[in-house]
Amino acid sequence: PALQNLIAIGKKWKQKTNGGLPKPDDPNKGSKYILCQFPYPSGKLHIGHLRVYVISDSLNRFYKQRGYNVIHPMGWDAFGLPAENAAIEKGINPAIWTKDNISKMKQQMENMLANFDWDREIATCDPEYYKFTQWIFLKLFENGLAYRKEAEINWDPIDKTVLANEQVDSQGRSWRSGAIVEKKQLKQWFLGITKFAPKLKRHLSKLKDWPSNVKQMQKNWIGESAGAELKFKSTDSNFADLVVFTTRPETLFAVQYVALALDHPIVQQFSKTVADLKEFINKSDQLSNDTKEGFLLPNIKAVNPLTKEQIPVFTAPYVISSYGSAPSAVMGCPGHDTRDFEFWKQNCPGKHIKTCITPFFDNLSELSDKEKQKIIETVPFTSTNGVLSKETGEYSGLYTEVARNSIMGKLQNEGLSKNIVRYKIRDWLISRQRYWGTPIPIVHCNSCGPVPVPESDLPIKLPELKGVNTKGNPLSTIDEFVNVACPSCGSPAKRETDTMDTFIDSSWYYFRFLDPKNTSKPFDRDIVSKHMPVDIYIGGVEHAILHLLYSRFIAKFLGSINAWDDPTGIFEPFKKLVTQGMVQGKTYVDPDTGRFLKPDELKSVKNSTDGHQVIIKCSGKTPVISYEKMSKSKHNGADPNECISKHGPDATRAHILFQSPIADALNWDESKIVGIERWLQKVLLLTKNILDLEESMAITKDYKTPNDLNDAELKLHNGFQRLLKSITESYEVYISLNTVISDYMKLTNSLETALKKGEVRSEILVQNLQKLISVIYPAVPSVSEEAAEMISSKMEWNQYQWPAVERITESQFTKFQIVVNGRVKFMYTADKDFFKLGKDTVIETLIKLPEGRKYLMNKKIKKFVMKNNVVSFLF
Ligand code: ANZ
Ligand code: ZN
Repeated sequence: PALQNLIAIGKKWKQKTNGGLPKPDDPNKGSKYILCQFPYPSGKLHIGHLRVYVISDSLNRFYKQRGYNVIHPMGWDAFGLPAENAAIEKGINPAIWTKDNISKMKQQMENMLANFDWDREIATCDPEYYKFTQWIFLKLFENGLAYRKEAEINWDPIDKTVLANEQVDSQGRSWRSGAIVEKKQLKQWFLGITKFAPKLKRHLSKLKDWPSNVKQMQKNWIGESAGAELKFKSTDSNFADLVVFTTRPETLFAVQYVALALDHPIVQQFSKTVADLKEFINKSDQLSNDTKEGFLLPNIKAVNPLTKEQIPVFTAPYVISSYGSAPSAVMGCPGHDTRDFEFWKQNCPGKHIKTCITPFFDNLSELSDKEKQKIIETVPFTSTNGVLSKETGEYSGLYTEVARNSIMGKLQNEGLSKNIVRYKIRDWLISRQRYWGTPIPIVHCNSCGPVPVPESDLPIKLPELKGVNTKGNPLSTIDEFVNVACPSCGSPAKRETDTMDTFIDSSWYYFRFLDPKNTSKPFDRDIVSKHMPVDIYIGGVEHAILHLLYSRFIAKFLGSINAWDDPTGIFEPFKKLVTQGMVQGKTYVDPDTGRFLKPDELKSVKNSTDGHQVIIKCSGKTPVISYEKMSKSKHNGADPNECISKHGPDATRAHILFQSPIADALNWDESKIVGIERWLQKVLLLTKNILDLEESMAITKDYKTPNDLNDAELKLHNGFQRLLKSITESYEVYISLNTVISDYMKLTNSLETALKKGEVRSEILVQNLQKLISVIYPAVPSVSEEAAEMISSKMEWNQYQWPAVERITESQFTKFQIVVNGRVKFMYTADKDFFKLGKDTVIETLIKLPEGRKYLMNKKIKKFVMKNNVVSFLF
């Protein structure tokens, strides 16, 4: 038969997908909130998007088939720089540019048969949405969690805006533009995420269904450490005490210096009189925290609070400045800390290195002091697995932890130590000097200071951008926007012209999806409390810190002001997190020049082993092939829209799922899609052939698997049940969708084999065919619909109902041994209850068999026994 056209089938069933799926038939099943990270409307669905949406749509359809009321929304993270840049470059209104892109992308989502709840659609640039982003800001402000402060900040010279710390990578580059950020002193708006740091850290352990690598990254970013603030008195009474933070007070015996951050007030004081110091600070500002430069402060010593020893004081860029809370200082312990060790080697070369902790159970204790010193000069002993050494007097021989507590207790009594927990995370800088974002609802008044805009005046709408302005903050040039009356005293005042970081827009969108049309509140408390948290959240691992951390913060904040309720009390927004790996493109490199090759520089040729091989057109050489992150410069991008139009939506979807486990990178190789296409064709053909078997065959809606299955039927039935169980668990428990596709193929093959052998009754073939067609629906909906249409034309059944996994059926039949005078003569297969028929019937049945006639006929039975599947005759 002619191949079915998978593209046409996809188009045919697209309509149905957009119209939504049949309502679940079980109102008691409850709801499932399945969410994928919403995209920035760039206008083009890329392959990474496609992967997320295929995963989330398959889960969406699966849970619908299971009878759940599934919430599966889609919207647009629509504020951001590309729209603004398009406006600057082409003079297009960013709102129109964005709308245009949204409709294009929606089209592409429909082409891939993604079934979203379009009645919940939102766009964060819509005033009806950002009105409530502003409302959330006002609530934060009211609660002292939004404030303006002058601080040293990260400035992105390409995007011409400041950035939050989370948006600068470990190499000091902007997450968006890739530019090396500069440090600047500016007055900016911050959100008090650090107030939530203890909870953000503690609740990570409750997120049982999150990947552990994501939790670890958040944990590191939050950076909780329990330690002590120790007071080092200064020998110069003109200066305040030096307060250091340490997690290792027991190392005090080996402390050799104190180092202050460059912005420490004492350093600032010194820099007024010490000329070299000023120079050092200016120079060091450009250096990273990894450098181990130092500057010795003259005429000042610090007094060790425990040993009372006087030690030198340095300032050094490796001491991370505190962004304004307590001034930063460390006690330097070269013998037990790697950073301090490197600092000491560089700034005091050749000088003795002290130690006060001896490792357990090693031969160090048998070494002479000289030998020990030799070892310590090459590598510091940083572990806490040890005891205090003999130079530490009363502490000598104590375990580090014991010594630590005892030292802290002693110093605490003297007012020189305080237990504290510190966090590395800093408050979230949210001001952006850009146009296309949510305006911050604040008015600056000369007499009242920053005044919040009254709730009733929301939204503060973005004014139209007049003309092209590339310099400075666009909003500050629009006088009608800037000049307003102070909401508090009425005198002339100026509106805040910074807009908010777009990560605020996306930190609460999952709430809005649950109540998207609410005009009086961001969302209704009861509705949201009923459906939150999101059951399954799917997205890229690149947001492990940024978006996920911000969302957890805002969800907890909204919980703290009673905007929603969570009976578990943790107010976490995402119950299960699925992070999908990157999609990588096949990359060809010229072995001679190392240049990335374009597709038109390559050609495919037949090779000796009957396969195909790619060579470089001009040289005939074989290129070096690897898989790498898709990018323009590597010519390795794949266009998902093209794939869908060439192979149809179902083949594309199944191909994406089949290629690799969700969390792994996916190496995009379109040539492998033929295997999937073959399988889909087989499904359709098999459906046709089974239905052709017996025109009159009709099985009723509540057809039950019969009890009297023969061996072939049993094999088919049991094989199906095993695979159905595996598929159900793969969706429900493991979210392992590549194995789902291979299980589909196994189901299809076993049905095909059963059909060919001809030993299975046709109603049993049909029954299993129905199961196959139902369970492939989540991944390949249009082929499933097409096959279902064929089946439904002959009989009534519910294709959207997920088949229940039946128990593996045992055989009704047993093999019996027929033994004559002690020897096995033949085997007989009969109903398990054969013996229950009684002695006479059993003998009569056996004698009638061909073998019975041969071995049993016309003999005088001396003894007869039937027991344990053995029938024994003695003649
Ligand atoms: C003395 C000491 C001795 C330290 C020793 C460690 C080992 P974690 O655990 O990562 O939180 N420190 C404190 N404030 C700092 C700052 N502003 N910039 C750079 N380093 C700073 O790190 C805590 C340790 O980091 C503290 O404990 C301090 O060094 C250093 F054998 O104090 B420690
Ligand atoms: Zn005022």
